[in-house]
Amino acid sequence: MRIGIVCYPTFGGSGVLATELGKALADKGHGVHFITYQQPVRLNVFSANIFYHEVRVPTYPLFDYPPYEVALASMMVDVILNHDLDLLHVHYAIPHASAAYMAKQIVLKKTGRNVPVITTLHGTDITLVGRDKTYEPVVTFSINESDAITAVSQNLREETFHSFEITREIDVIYNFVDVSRFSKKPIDAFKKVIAPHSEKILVHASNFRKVKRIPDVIKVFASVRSEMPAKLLMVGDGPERPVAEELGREYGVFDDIRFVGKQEQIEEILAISDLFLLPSEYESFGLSALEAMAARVPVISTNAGGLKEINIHGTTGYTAKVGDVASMSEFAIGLLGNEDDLAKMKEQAFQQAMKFDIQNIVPQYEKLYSRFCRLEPCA
Ligand code: GMT
Repeated sequence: MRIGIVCYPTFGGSGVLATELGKALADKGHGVHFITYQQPVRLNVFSANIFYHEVRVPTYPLFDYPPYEVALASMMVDVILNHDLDLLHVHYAIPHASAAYMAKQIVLKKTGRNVPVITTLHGTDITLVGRDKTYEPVVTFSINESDAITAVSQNLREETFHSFEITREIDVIYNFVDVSRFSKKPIDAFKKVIAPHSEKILVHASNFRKVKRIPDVIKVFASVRSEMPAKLLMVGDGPERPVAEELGREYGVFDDIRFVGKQEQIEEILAISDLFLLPSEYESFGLSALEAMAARVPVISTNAGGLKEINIHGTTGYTAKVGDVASMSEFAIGLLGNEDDLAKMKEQAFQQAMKFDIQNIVPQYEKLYSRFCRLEPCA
């Protein structure tokens, strides 16, 4: 098949998932055309089956807000027509689903071809931004006009029905992880740099937005640090970083925290880590937690949204109510202080990640595509 994939090219989970999906489909012989404004961060491989189409938004003195959606829809039309796409798969509803609707109508009018559009809902497009009155009518319309809709967890499916007037079925296709990529041996020299005295290593990875509750990460770490030697790796960057730094100083643990910035090789970091912290206000899924589990790192998270579908309390880590720093700290201290429990939970986390392995999930997308087109690989 020839598949157009539209996503945000940044470190956000939806872009990562879309890119990994595209790479996996290309490996299976499908022609994959990424349509976005920048090379996706995880699109770091060369493949004869992968194509990249950059959306440029020319500026003009009249435009206080350059119309990205119009440029995107026009590029979609161009790629559908010139590369004979079989379908468009857009990730994150805003503005990708409405741009796809527009492109579909243009192609229909021009050629009589009805190009199927699949919309995958990822999280804040539904639970935060999409719900806002500013966007809601367009989001509802374009979701309903999609030929198929998928959500990355049961919780997100329910949230979507709860918040929007959706007139069609939503399939749940869980996010996935390439377990083989995350099954890395720790690099001893790297571990020595981070934890020279074999301190326990905790890690958090995100875009440091409010929804991630970055202060709770620091508070949990400070509790752990008061009980045992430990280090915290903060992967990523974003608006809450100054808050994290300030709180680290306030709690006297700043010297044990390393802000390592946005990292493409997250698997090297996870390989030396003992515990992943994700105290988010909400996660539709929590892809970073799944990647941690694939690297045999148990997770302490909240039980918000889809997190409890991924992180099984008492098995792959622990979950607590949003803001319950005391429980999260207690769980972390208890687990890190018991080598046998830690080893057992690391293995259980890995077994859970296997259920979400790329090999099990990508065929579910192919099956969905086959509802609309013949599934023959083609490049
Ligand atoms: O919140 C983020 O980190 C970014 C956001 C995105 O769309 O890029 O993530 C959402 O999609 C991810 C991939 O499906 C999920 O793993 C995240 O849980 C989800 N974030 C939220 O729901 C807050």
